[in-house]
Amino acid sequence: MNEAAITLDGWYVLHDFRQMDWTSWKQVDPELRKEATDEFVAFLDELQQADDAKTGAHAFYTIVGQKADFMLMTLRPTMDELQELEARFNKLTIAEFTIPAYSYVSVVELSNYLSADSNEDPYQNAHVRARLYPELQRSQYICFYPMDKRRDGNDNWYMLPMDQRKELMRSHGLIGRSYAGKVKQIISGSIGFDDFEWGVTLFSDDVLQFKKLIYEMRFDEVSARYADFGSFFTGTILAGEKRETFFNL
Ligand code: 76R
Repeated sequence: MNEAAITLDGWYVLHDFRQMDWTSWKQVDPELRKEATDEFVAFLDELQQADDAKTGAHAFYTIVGQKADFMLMTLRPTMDELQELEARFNKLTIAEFTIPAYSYVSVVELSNYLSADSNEDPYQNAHVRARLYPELQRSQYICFYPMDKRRDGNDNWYMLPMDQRKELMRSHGLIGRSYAGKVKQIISGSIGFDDFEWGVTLFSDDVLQFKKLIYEMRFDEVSARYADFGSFFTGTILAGEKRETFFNL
């Protein structure tokens, strides 16, 4: 019997990580550098309009460490809109001075492991909608990583009966809930879209809470036995005038 979890799917998500080619950027005439920065900030302002209208969302963060210099995360109702935004970014002058570092394509996902049976249409439920089409708080810190559920010998998540997965997810959810108010998480599904099965995006004003939450989950069976992880990216917010000063020399 097919016991696939039933998912609710929300906005499509693109995480776009770039490195700055600082050497070339430094060689650019200061006036042109300012124009290119202004053009990019205008693009970010336009993205903000979609956040304000709740027709999409975006997040713009520097990445600490050598994996990337910044990450632009965009969420939209269709994959086509994400593709258009990506293409528009690539045509901005500043993009000529960026080097692609990593990207991740997914769709915000809620599964039915812990949902109560109900006849109501979940897509009309306000709580469900707030999670499928999330408003992104301007938290100080972000953490992103892709992950899989393991399919290895006796540790095969996809061979477990639904009841057992539900039980395991209950314990996972309890740990997660103990971080309510401290960490906001967006789980986005990427089976068929990208190299791992999910993207995990965490937001917090206290960067240490990422480590505490992820560490605690490592001891929980769902993660200890069944999770495999990709690269981790951690960053700090670029908001207000930091969107410009980050590019100043
Ligand atoms: O949707 C819900 O809130 C119900 C409970 C829940 C589900 C179904 C939940 C709660 N998660 C669910 C699904 Mn989660 N989550 C992760 C990671 O680093 C690790 O070890 C794992 C990465 C974190 C940090 C995290 C946080 N979760 C999932 C799934 C899909 C599983 C599937 O379908 O097989 C993955 C891959 C995943 C991974 N989870 C929570 C959190 C937090 C903080 C919560 C509590 C949310 C809340 O109640 O507000």
